[in-house]
Amino acid sequence: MFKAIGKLFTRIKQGLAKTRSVVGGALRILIGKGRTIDQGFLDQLEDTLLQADIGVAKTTEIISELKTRYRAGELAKGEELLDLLKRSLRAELQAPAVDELAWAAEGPTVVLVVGVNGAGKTTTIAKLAKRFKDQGKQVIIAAGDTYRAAAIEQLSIWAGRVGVELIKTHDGGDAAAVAFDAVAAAQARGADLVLIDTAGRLHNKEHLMRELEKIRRVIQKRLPTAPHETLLVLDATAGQNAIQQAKVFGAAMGVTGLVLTKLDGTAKGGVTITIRRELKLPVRFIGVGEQLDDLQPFDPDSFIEAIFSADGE
Ligand SMILES: Nc1nc2c(ncn2[C@@H]2O[C@H](COP(=O)(O)OP(=O)(O)OP(=O)(O)O)[C@@H](O)[C@H]2O)c(=O)[nH]1
Ligand SMILES: [Mg+2]
Repeated sequence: MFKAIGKLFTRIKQGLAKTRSVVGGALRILIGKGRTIDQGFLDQLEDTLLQADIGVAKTTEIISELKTRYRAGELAKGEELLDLLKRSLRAELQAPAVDELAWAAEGPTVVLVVGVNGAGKTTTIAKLAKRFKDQGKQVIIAAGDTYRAAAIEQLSIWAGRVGVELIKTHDGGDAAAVAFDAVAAAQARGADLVLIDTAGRLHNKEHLMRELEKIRRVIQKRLPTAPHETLLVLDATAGQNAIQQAKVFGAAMGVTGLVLTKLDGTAKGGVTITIRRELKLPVRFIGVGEQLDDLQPFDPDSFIEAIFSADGE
């Protein structure tokens, strides 16, 4: 058990290596010098937090809290400062979802996966399929991106690799019909989970939103309680843009949770905190690489520990 947790923590640390080297590295150097907390120190700390995309609002809040605490004599040691930082950031992130997904009370659980093109939807679906298949669940994937040429082919390859059933149509076919068929197939086979891939781009944004709404409507004809989750996939390297995208999708699509991808590709992993703060939506999973195993349920405690840890710890 502890060994498994240790391994998971090592992976999250590796996945967050870039953010960790900015935050953990800089802080260790700052604190390690045994410096007193003066204006120069606070300026450097502020730079570090902003570089990691923790956001102006949160950074300002942290710096002013530090000043108050320092004046009150509560921050004599570097470790105390580090604790305060961790606690303050951790407070922005809610407790992890117990079951990873909001499972349907009975029948298949339907998860609609949405997000702009290139965010990582299709890869995330493959990773989720693998994760839940490994947990013994029967998973069906729906190739609901019928717009982009090669999208169906890409998903077929993933489905083959993971070893799950794929429901698809021809390029340019009706995405909502594919989603409907996948739900029907899941009901017929007694499957546990349906993951619906969707297009990231259509002729224009209105068109895309209309199509996603249609998918929802059509699957509800088959299963009124679906979708049980609408996961919005956001590319962490997009920083503030990701927040804008989330606002557009969140308003239109009834998003229930977020998947933050490509955290391995950015030093701005602090955007996780900014996103949570601004969107009030739970981060369910994080993507830390391109392989099937590079997806983790988001655990706020390990996330905070990981970004503050230095290399070799
Ligand atoms: N490094 C890294 N790359 C990722 C991650 N998730 C996805 N990618 C890569 O991002 C690229 C786009 O991923 P897709 O899954 O095709 O994105 P999509 O949202 O389905 O894109 P469209 O189908 O065009 O809408 C691929 O090259 C993936 O390998 C991640 O967590 N880390
Ligand atoms: Mg895709």
